Amino acid sequence: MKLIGFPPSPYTARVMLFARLKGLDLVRESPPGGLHSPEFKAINPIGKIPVLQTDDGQLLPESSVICEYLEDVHPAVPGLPGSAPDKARARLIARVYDLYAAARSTTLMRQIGVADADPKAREAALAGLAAGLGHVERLMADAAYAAGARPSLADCALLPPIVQIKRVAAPMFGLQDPTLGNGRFGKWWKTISADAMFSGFAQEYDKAVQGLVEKRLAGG
Ligand SMILES: N[C@@H](CCC(=O)N[C@@H](CS)C(=O)NCC(=O)O)C(=O)O
Repeated sequence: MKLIGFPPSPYTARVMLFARLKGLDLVRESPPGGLHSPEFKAINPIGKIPVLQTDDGQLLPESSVICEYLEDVHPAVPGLPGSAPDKARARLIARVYDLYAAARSTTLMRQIGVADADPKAREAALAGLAAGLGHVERLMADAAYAAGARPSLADCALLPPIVQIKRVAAPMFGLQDPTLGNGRFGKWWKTISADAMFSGFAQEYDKAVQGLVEKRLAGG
């Protein structure tokens, strides 16, 4: 089993973190031939990373579906909460971030180092991202982790974009850092920072994002 993806991709990071949470040894490889190559198009005609290649050769795209697959195949260490309402909360947090915030963050990432970037697109992305994060925050449990007392898919879905926001959207584009203050994101970030596995992953992922930012600032 291996995951095809790139380290700065928040969706690749979601799956890598989820696997780590479950104690799975998941190997990551870059897309063969590059993201836009015919070789990778043959693997995923949608052209997006990550893709999980299972031991029996199945190719699975879509980060949340990959996580659910890992959960089904490796149930020993659960990556979803136990009760149906909490499971739904974990899945909703990931889904609502994906549907209502992720694309806004991508717009901002694409503006890094672009001298003539569209200011209206930037303002719309900032407003949309703030609204999307608000929708997510209202879904978060009043508990240590995003969907309850134990870490889950919800934390794995939120950590990469929040690290990315703390490195890019907040310092470079003026978005209010959602982890500052005493809201749910603020409390959650304290939990994440005190959790060795999550904070270790956050540091690794932040380095990958930093590398991408430097590349874009250098015109790459
Ligand atoms: N819904 C997908 C989104 C995947 C996605 O957007 N991946 C980005 C990298 S973070 C990508 O492959 N972009 C390449 C492109 O759009 O050309 C998931 O959850 O896996």
